[in-house]
Amino acid sequence: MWKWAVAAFAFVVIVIAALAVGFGKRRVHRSSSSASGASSNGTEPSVSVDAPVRSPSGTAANLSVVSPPAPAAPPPNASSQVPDAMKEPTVYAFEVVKTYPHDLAAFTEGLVYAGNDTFYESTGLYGHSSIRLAELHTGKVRQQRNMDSQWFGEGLTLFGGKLWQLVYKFNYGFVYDPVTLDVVGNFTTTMSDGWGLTHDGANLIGSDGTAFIYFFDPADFRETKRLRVTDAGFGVHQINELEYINGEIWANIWLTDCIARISPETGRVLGWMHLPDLKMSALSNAAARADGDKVLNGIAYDVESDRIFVTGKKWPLLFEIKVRGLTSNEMNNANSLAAVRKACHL
Ligand SMILES: [Ca+2]
Repeated sequence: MWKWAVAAFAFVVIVIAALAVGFGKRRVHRSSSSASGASSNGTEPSVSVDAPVRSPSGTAANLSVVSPPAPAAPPPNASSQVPDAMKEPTVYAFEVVKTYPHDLAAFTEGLVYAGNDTFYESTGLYGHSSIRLAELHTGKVRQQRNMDSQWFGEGLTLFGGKLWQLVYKFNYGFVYDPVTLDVVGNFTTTMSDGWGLTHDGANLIGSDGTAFIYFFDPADFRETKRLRVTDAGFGVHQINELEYINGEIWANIWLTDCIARISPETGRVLGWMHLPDLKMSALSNAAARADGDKVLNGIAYDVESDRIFVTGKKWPLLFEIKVRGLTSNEMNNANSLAAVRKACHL
């Protein structure tokens, strides 16, 4: 009896020990299969948890599972992260609303809407320079004050109840009474030359034929800001006649059929307008169009009626234009940004 009890106890111990060894073997097998990369049934992940692996680039990476890489999410507000200087300008189209006569002898350097369908105009050329008041509908010059032959009239603006005029090749200008056209003062600037002039309601804004636009305190002509006009980071040179329109500075680019719409905050060109059709319309014969002096120049804005006027040097016509975006049909090669940039000397 005692022998049978001992034998039974020994049998139970052996069975328990055998079970324990088998369980341990299964644990070892799962762990070793993972570490070796072998898969017991072909479906298990071949990379163990937290195992360091090499990415295709050779960079160590910790992966929890192997699965197809998810597409990279775009960074938030990706478009706003493009540096302002590299943002692309908009190309605009235009329609001619109405055509008016313009003094064929006016070598237009500055154009300003004066209210009641009249314009102030500054004209250039030595011996022919003047400041004048002209009628929109007839083109008739109602008042004119000729400048001494040593001066070449340039940019003009009406601000603070006075007319301000730049002159070519000098950092100097004249101030006029807008009623009598009498000279009532003068001023000097920090510009190397005098080309275009406008204002934003607080500052006088000038150009000197470089890629810079200058802001001046009208009280003492202290320079308060200087912007480099750029498109795609490149300087836009030969900035000429100016007009401040709805928070933008519009500028003729000398010797081109182009108007640049410029940010007064950054100097970046926000938009381009390419207007070769106006020269074709204004100058009827090829000889006149081939005259390099008779270029698009002169922008004026009637803020009360939201009218935009443009003309050119010695053009017999002045145009009221309406600006709009390009239609899908117009977005062809001729209107592409690359073509417009090329035409605008970039
Ligand atoms: Ca102007």
